[in-house]
Amino acid sequence: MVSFFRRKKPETPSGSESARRYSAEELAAAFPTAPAGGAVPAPVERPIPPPAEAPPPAPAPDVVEAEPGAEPVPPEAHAAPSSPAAIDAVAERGTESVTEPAAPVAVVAEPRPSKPTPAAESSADIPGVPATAVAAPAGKRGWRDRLRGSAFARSFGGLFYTNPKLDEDLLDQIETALITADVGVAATTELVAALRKRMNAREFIDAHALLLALREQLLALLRPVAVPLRIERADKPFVLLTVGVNGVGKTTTIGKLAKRFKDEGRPLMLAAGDTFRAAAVAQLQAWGERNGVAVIAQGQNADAASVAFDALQAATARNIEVLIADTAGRLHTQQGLMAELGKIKRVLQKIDPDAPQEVLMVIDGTTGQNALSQLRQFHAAVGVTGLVVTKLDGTAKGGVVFALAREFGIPIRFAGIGERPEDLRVFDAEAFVDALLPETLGA
Ligand SMILES: Nc1nc2c(ncn2[C@@H]2O[C@H](COP(=O)(O)OP(=O)(O)OP(=O)(O)O)[C@@H](O)[C@H]2O)c(=O)[nH]1
Ligand SMILES: [Mg+2]
Repeated sequence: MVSFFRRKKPETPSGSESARRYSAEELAAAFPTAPAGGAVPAPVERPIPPPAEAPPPAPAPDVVEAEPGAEPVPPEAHAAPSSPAAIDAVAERGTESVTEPAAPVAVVAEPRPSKPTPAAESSADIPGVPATAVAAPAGKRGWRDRLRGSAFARSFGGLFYTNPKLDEDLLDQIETALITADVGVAATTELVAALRKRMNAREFIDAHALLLALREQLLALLRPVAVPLRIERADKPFVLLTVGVNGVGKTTTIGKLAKRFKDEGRPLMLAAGDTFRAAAVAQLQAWGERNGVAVIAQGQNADAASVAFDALQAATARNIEVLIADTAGRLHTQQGLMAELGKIKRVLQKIDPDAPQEVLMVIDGTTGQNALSQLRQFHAAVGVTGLVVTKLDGTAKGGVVFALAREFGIPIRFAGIGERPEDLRVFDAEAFVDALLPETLGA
């Protein structure tokens, strides 16, 4: 067994840097615990690399030091696999490193022999999840439980409590509630104008009827984007590339998806493409280990496109059905880092011209209207095909989901309504809208 924590980089001048262990601070950074409703983590600025082009650059030789007591690895065992079969053979040997000056170096972290993960298991061993976290109740109740604290639900709850009359004042209150809940000016203006028109045409007998009409309008905005992710079994891996700004929940979402796909019986692999943050690779490996899923990694500061390339080669050779690639969080305003995403995509397409089959952008539901400019920039850089809106259980106002749907029409695949793996729900327009509106609407 070879430990990632002991990777050595012989080319490092001092030699000590490459052999170092992770500090408590780095590990804490790898498994952050965001309390439900916590503030959005401050995006991390990082140096912008010079524009790089495919093919993936070859990192210098990398050596993995064996754990004490382990058999020494013969030099020839470090030769990089030159063919898919060779990569497969390396992967089959277990957690291992391969080295060759002219090729990327991969660490394939194999899952430990099947560790049972019953649903009721304590969350103490789930990376980044507080031991006290419990899954939301199943079905619509879970959505309502988790979203009841949102600004949207609170405003409309208050509005109902006052037993409103059917008049202009009610429309004003609805307008304020929608704006406050981050629905955005454009969508709010459209929604309220449509209600006013129908009210003036005497279509509503009372305020309750008007609010029912609002529910229908909100559903009409979301139904077109409530398109679940479909993974058809094919003769090549379905590559899912996750992107998004810092701290939005990319790695956690990958962990949750890994559990979902594993439970569905899909052969699965993860690629540790966040090579920027000190312990990001360890965070993904912990999720992989917990779910019994292999993780392809090269460690910190490796070229992210090279990791993705390696991973797709390995996944193809091993007849993997789904490959999920993590990427480092990046500010949408940093052009160099955004260009790096395009490079990852191009490098994947050297193996499969259709890859990635899904570019899944993770958006923090507490972000507010800034989510719109984030999506605009990521979409321009890498062509986003699906969204995950996370942290809807926290201080998220809820309304930004409508603004995103109206402006982009990009499918919302999943919603994060908590930190447990079970809390990543397939996006359900009706469950979402009804969780935001008072139960007295009869939904
Ligand atoms: N309450 C809540 N917390 C979540 C949800 N999804 C993720 N988190 C938390 O958000 C924090 C950040 O998650 P990460 O998965 O590390 O975020 P990331 O986007 O990978 O971060 P970087 O790699 O640093 O860019 C962790 O504490 C997660 O537990 C969610 O749906 N609800
Ligand atoms: Mg991450």
